[in-house]
Amino acid sequence: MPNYKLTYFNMRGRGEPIRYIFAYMNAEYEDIRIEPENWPAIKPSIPYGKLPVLEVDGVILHQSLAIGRYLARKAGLSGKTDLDDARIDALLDSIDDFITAFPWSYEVDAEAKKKQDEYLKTAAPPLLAELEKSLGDKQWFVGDSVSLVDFYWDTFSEDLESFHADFAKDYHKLQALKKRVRAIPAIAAWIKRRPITKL
Ligand SMILES: N[C@@H](CCC(=O)N[C@@H](CS)C(=O)NCC(=O)O)C(=O)O
Repeated sequence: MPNYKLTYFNMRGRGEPIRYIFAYMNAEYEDIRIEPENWPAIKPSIPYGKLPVLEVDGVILHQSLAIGRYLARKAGLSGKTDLDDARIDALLDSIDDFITAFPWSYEVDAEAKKKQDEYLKTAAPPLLAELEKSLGDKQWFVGDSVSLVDFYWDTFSEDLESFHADFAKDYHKLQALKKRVRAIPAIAAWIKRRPITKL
């Protein structure tokens, strides 16, 4: 097993799907969590200046989805065919577009809250409806086994629920998928032992 070092902030965010994969494959890794006050000093030393990064035997990978796909291949969480891989990627990119455009702000002032509520009210329903259509009556988004995009759905929706608890509550199939992901024994055990963070 390579030597893995994950560096991210002390939150779930874009680091959490990667931590889910490590839990799922029962791999040892260093879970380095940077506090915001230390970030400005560290940022210049990080390739491309953003987190997460994953060090694999000294080689630094950036971009959370590239890291996720790399690990998913090792963990058996990618598609069974090239076409399934492309479908997983397309769903990941749709979710990622949504997360990237979300007006993140950790200040809980009224102005920020208004922008976030507005975004969730207008931009979430079309995405959630499409995701529910893609899932259909299947157990998992793509193929007949769990993949990276199922993890991604769970972690990203958990983060958005901390801004608006009910944002996806009416999407019953997506909610059931969330439960299914969290019932995977390795994921349930990770959720129990992971550090508690606001996001
Ligand atoms: N597309 C990149 C986005 C990375 C990103 O924006 N990371 C944020 C945290 S989620 C960050 O490092 N922010 C601090 C900064 O830009 O200085 C990925 O998926 O890894």
